[in-house]
Amino acid sequence: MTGEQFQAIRLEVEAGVATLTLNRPDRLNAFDETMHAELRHAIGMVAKGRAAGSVRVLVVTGAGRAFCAGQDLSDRTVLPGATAPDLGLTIERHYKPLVLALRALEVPVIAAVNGVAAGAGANLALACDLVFAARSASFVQAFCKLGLIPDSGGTWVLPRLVGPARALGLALLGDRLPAEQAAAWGLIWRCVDDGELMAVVAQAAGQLAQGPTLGYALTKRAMLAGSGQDLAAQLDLERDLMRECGRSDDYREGVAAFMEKRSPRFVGH
Ligand code: T3D
Repeated sequence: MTGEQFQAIRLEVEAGVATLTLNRPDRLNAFDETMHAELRHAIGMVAKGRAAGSVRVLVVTGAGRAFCAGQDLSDRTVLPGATAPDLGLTIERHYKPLVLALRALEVPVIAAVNGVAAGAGANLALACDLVFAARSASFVQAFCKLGLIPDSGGTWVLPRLVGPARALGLALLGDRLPAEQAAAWGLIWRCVDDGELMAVVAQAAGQLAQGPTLGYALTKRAMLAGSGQDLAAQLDLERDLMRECGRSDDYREGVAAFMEKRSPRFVGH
């Protein structure tokens, strides 16, 4: 998996942790067609790695001073009189599959937000399961500056994470939200000092890579399903997923380790 050659991203795997780096630093890691295609391929590789047992967590980060500045706008100029581009196509072809693929990955996905995350770049981070951000990083729902609406799930995730008042404030004003404020509002998991970001993320990723991967995958699935169904249906889902967990080697090991007063050795299934 690590031998794969990419142009706009990098993908490395070590000790069960796949690290996907958005790698167009001169454009603040904005998405272009190549990056979209490579991301799709890389996430597919991570899913295969999970099935083979070689990947148990994914970390997404950015090269250089930014996390991601959203869609690359350099080819989006619309000349007077020209036909308007169908932006719905980019959503359908790229952003929707990207967000759904990240959400569906059966491993925990960590965003290590090393710098500014704007537009679809901000919402890419928020599509990850755990968001750690450097203190100097910020989140910008930049869409309103272009006359657009938040995409990549922004209109879904923002009100759920921070409530409608703050979600609308972020979307309509497009101000930079500093990482510290984002953590205080519950938009992200943690804000850490810049120099510590990757070490803190590595620690969390290492912990998750040694954890009960199947249990994590089913936890993700249950949490996501919860926003679309009533309590009784959610309790039924918990019953079914709990049944699946109960048959896992990791459950057996977790209970044995507890009873023997030792650390568990989870195998991920
Ligand atoms: O189009 C569709 O298909 C629909 C889908 C849309 C999804 C979206 O993501 S829409 C939102 C697109 N993104 C933005 O609107 C953000 C644009 N960028 C910014 O607002 C700012 O650059 C930042 C807030 C991200 C960072 O500001 P700052 O001051 O730190 O950096 P800067 O000086 O603005 O940018 C540095 C360079 O990166 C600069 O190039 P230069 O002058 O050094 O040659 C700038 O043009 C370039 N850059 C930044 N963002 C983009 C970009 N180039 C192309 N596309 C970008 N999105």
